[in-house]
Amino acid sequence: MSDNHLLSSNSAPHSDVEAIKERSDYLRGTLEETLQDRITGSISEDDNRLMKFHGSYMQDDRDVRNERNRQKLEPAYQFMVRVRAAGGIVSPEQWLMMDRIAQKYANDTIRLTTRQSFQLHGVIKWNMKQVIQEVNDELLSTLAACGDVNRNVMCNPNPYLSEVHEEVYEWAKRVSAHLDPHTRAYHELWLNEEKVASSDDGVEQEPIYGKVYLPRKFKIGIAIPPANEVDVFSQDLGYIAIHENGRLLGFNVIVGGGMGMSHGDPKTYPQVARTIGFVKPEQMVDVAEKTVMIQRDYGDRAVRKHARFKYTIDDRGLEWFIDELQQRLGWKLEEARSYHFDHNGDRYGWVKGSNNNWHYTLFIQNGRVKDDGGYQLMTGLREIAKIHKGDFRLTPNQNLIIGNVSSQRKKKIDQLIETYKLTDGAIYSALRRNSMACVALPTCGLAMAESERYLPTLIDKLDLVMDEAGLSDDEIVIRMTGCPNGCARPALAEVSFIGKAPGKYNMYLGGGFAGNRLNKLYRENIGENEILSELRPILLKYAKERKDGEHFGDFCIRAEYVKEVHSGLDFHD
Ligand code: SRM
Ligand code: SF4
Repeated sequence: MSDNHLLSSNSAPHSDVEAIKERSDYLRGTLEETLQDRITGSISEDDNRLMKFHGSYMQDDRDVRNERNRQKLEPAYQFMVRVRAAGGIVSPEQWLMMDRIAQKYANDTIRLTTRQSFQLHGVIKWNMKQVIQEVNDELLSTLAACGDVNRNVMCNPNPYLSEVHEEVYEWAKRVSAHLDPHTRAYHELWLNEEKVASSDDGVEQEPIYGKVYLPRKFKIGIAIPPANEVDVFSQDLGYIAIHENGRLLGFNVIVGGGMGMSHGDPKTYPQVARTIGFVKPEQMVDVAEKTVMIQRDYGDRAVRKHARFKYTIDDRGLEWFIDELQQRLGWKLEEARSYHFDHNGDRYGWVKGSNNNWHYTLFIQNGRVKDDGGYQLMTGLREIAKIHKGDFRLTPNQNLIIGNVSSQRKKKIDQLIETYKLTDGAIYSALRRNSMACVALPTCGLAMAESERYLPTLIDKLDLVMDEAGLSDDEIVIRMTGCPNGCARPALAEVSFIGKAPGKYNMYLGGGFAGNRLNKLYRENIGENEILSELRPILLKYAKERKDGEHFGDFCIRAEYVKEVHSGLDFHD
């Protein structure tokens, strides 16, 4: 299909980002010159758009923004660098590399993200090339960690089902590699590869994406029931592994999920992905390729807020999509198989996998790995990485699995966990262990309220209420984001808070415990005192009146605090 066809598939004038992509010569733009410009620590808006495809965002430290402005200084520009690894699995050497560059070039912390990637914050422009080279030297990449392409492919880190997991993980890597951009711009710009002849000569092509890439970001996740840590219903394209007696049979395919919305704009909403059928393992890459191409051709290139795949599906209908997909595939999907999810949170501590190796899941508050006074988390993990022979698995809930530990080495790892008191995390309350907050302030330019820096304090206070209600051991999925973009997938939590303004949040109730149902707005624009006074009676009533095994989200619906949401189209009703 020609690039012209792609451009003409939406009749409305395309957004300015489309023009930036089109004239960028496959993501080159003027990035090379910009990075060499020593006059400013910033880059132009056009180059910043392209920089995202290379895995980085320009940010400024918002804590000092006003003061610098007062002093007539330019904002404290810095870059966030996102490093992806399909399924979030890295080697101890790769962990040590991240640790080293976090200390040398970033803000001395490593951020584990909600999509099983790493983020570094606070890298300055002059160090960007060095950072990206060091990441690539250890065989990780920042390419396509952000931008209008397929992002990090998530994969259930389930250590209980090692053989099925291994197989599914191989498919995650395969689909991820298949959807990588082909442009050599990344290699030229960061890795000193010689410039290839101009793409206009037809030497370089993007067979899947075309010249203007996708209308918007695209996300794929693979879950292995009964665990739904990847929040598969939030993905643009989700695969649910169907397995029997330790054997992978294939995947149910679900499409059109997404979390982002804008306050006050009911045309934007979070949505859950819907099932379209079942495919064999060897068919899943083809399905991903064709789905991405359909979104490339039919996604909205005029209005970026409306450009996610969920809107393409909702506007045109699921039947239209299935027809289009099957036509492009040249074969039909089978009927979806049955499965059951029972949670979307992580399970902590040691478990023995079916391969006889051990896996230790460590709670990392909001994914931030750092040394903090007596809690030497970053140092402890560094020491573990030095002796560890297995892998590290970033979980979709911002936690970390020290994976594939042999019985002989388990004792040594245990000693280090003990020495550095890393299990301080594990004694946290059940509520905290089921919590997640996005980065928000001070680095996120879109944050309207605190999130990562505030949720821990709110949980301290909510834990008192949980104790009072006798719920301290009860698992309730709680999430917070600093704005409605939904980076911690708040719309799928049993209770969530979405930032509206400094210190003010919208509160949502009624999400499914297994990440299978959206929640609904309960109170708008409330501060901490109201949050506590609103939640207290609900938690007390839940403790008293819940049915056997009833989860908090389900109770909130039965007790009529909120209506059940079946589809994102009802989210604002
Ligand atoms: Fe996100 C934008 C952080 C997962 C939906 N997200 C951002 C930016 C880059 C802000 C910006 O555009 O300037 C944030 C950088 C903050 C910082 O300082 O680091 C940011 N998103 C994150 C991370 C780091 C949150 C975290 O606490 O872990 C996650 C990185 C994932 C990764 O490794 O790839 C992250 N973002 C998500 C998720 C969850 C997911 O993918 O499972 C979502 C909701 C799912 C979805 O996409 O529907 C998400 N982020 C967004 C959106 C809204 C997109 C939309 O549909 O409208 C934006 C804003 C945008 O794209 O314009 C955004
Ligand atoms: Fe930033 Fe909003 Fe994402 Fe939080 S949800 S990281 S505030 S864009």
